[in-house]
Parts: sequence; structure tokens; C-alpha cells
Amino acid sequence: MGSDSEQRLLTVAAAQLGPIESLTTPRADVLARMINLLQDASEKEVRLVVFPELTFTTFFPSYIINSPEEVAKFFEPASPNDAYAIINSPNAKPVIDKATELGIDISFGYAERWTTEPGKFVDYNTAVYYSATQRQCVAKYRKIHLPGRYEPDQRPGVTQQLEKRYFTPGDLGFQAFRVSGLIDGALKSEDAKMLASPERTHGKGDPILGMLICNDRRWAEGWRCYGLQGVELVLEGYNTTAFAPQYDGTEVEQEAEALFHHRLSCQAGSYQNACYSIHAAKAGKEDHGSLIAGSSIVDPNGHIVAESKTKGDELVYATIDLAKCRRGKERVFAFDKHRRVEHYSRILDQVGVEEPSLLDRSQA
Ligand code: CDT
Repeated sequence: MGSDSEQRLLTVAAAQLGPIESLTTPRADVLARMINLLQDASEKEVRLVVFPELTFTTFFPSYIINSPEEVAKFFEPASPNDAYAIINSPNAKPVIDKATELGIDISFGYAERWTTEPGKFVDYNTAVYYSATQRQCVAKYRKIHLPGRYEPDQRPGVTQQLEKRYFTPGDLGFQAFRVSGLIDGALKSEDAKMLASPERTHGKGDPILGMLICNDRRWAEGWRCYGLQGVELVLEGYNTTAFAPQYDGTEVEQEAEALFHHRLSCQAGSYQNACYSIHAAKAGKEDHGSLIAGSSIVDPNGHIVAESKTKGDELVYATIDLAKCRRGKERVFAFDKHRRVEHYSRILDQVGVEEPSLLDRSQA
């Protein structure tokens, strides 16, 4: 018998949000939509819901906002004394309260202004994990791969991507974490003391989770950092442009290609690290342009087990069995047996491409 005979079942969901039309869309409208999705999740006995990147607002990095006061309106304050201030913010609290009432864990993205001393702050594109049973956030992730540019593209009519202008790359790395209360009968450290070898506990404890934000899902490095911590479930929210007039292709062609690359990244990341993953879009036409849908749940073999059918608010859910991560982790991707780290130094030592030297004519 394979070691995946003991099921570790969990019902999870991606809460796709349709468009949040403009910079001035009232937060209360968005919170009401999120609460509706949570209610729907509760009726389907979902235990964990993932919301998109920058859940509460339109994708503001696609706008050129010059006034610091206007920019500040999109950020939620936090500080070393109150790292998870978001859960008491009026801009998020109604959703936190609903999640607590329904007993559903949630992960969501927001713009975080991290103040270390008066007047000194750093802005991050952040996601947190809120545990309904513990009534607190148990993890925070700050987006590491920021796409786009600092200076706006001056060509008329282009779709802007200005994340490098509004955010600093995350400083928390890819730190996996365990969550209690999701899997019945999870092995605890006290029980494990009797076991001879630590590997005997692998795949038996509380689930191991990691978070990525949007562009991060395209980078194998982040996935592998989580894979090396035994991750079983990666959570990711995104706002991905469906069409940008400055690039080649019709609207239909560009959107199809963007969806293809999205699926390719999520399916490859899950397969190569033998984990499930949940991907939640902000989708549809916002004032700055259009965003792909394609919210999904991917299994450890890289198959999509559930995917959104619309570009609006939609709950994409599935019951997953974390025991199914064991096959990949113990066979093809048994890292301890097969990785050859003596050949991987380039990945850490080098950032950009260094091509081999040009050939001489004599070598033609
Ligand atoms: N939000 C975000 O990171 N969006 C980027 C757009 C890049 S366009 C290929 C993404 O990777 O989806």
C-alpha cells in the first residue's frame, strides 16, 4: 500500500472577485461582496477561502497617482507593535468578523504601510493568513517579485504596470507555516517524541502552507523554497492584465495567452513541488483595463481540479486530500534523494543572464 492511504481531507476555495471598477469604488461594496462569498463558502462547508491580491480595491498600480495623500488612501497601516493591524481596520474588519462567525480561515491581499518610526515607512504588497479558530493572523507574506516599472510608460493609451513605483520587494522570504484546526487528527509535536526518525512525521502533522502573490507564481525559485519546507498547499491571489494595447495580438489572443501562462505556472509549480495550490483572481473590466479570470485549485500532479467559469464574483471550491501530496514527495520529487545542489550555485550567484562566449568563425 502507498503511504497515501490515510486521507487528510480539506474543503478549500478560491474566492474570485469580479471587477472593482474604479479608484473610488466604495470599500463597503467590496466588503459586502466578500461577505457574500464567505456565506456561500459556509453553505458548501469550505474551511479555507483565498481572496485575490489587493483584495479591497481596484488594481491601483495600473494608475499614475502623483499625490502622496491619494496613494496613502490605498494602504493599511502596520508597525512592529501591531503587525496585523489589518484585522481591526474598518476596511477589513467586517470580513474578519464574518470569517470568525462562520469558522472559515481566510487569506487575502492588501497594500501594507509598515511604519518603524514616526514618518519612516515602507510600502509592501502583502497577504496574511487569518485563522478563524485562533482568532488571529498566523502568517504574513510580502510579495517578492514586483513586475512592471517605476516610471510610467509615456506612450499614449498604454496599460500601466507600476508596482515598482508603489511597493518595495518583500522582506519576509518564502516562509512556510502550519495551520491548526484544518485537519482532524493531525500529529502534534508531543506525539512525535516517541518516533525514532523525524521523517516518520512527514505528511502527518497540521497542513503546511505557503503564500505567493501574483507575479511570484511565475518564478520557480519561490515554489521550490516552499517545496523544500514540505509545503502541501500554496495560496496565491492575483490581478493579471488580460490585454495591454502596447503589446502584440488582439484582445482575444492576448487574453488566451495570459490564461495559458497563468495555468502553466500554477500547474508546473504544484507538480514540481508535489503540492496543491489555490489561485484567486480579481477579474473582468476595471477602469484601467481588463484582468483575466481563471481562478483555480490545482492538485499535486498538476491537474486543475476546479476552475472559475465567469469573470465575476465566484466561489471555486473542491475537497482536496493532502495525503495525495505524498506520492510526488516520496518518488519523483523526493528532494533528499535526487537533488544535485552542487550544480545549482548559479541560481544564487547570478541574477541576470550571462550567455556563453560568442563562437569564432572557425567554429562555424
Ligand atoms: N499583479 C501582478 O503581479 N501582475 C503581473 C502582470 C504581469 S503581465 C504578464 C502578473 O504576473 O500577473
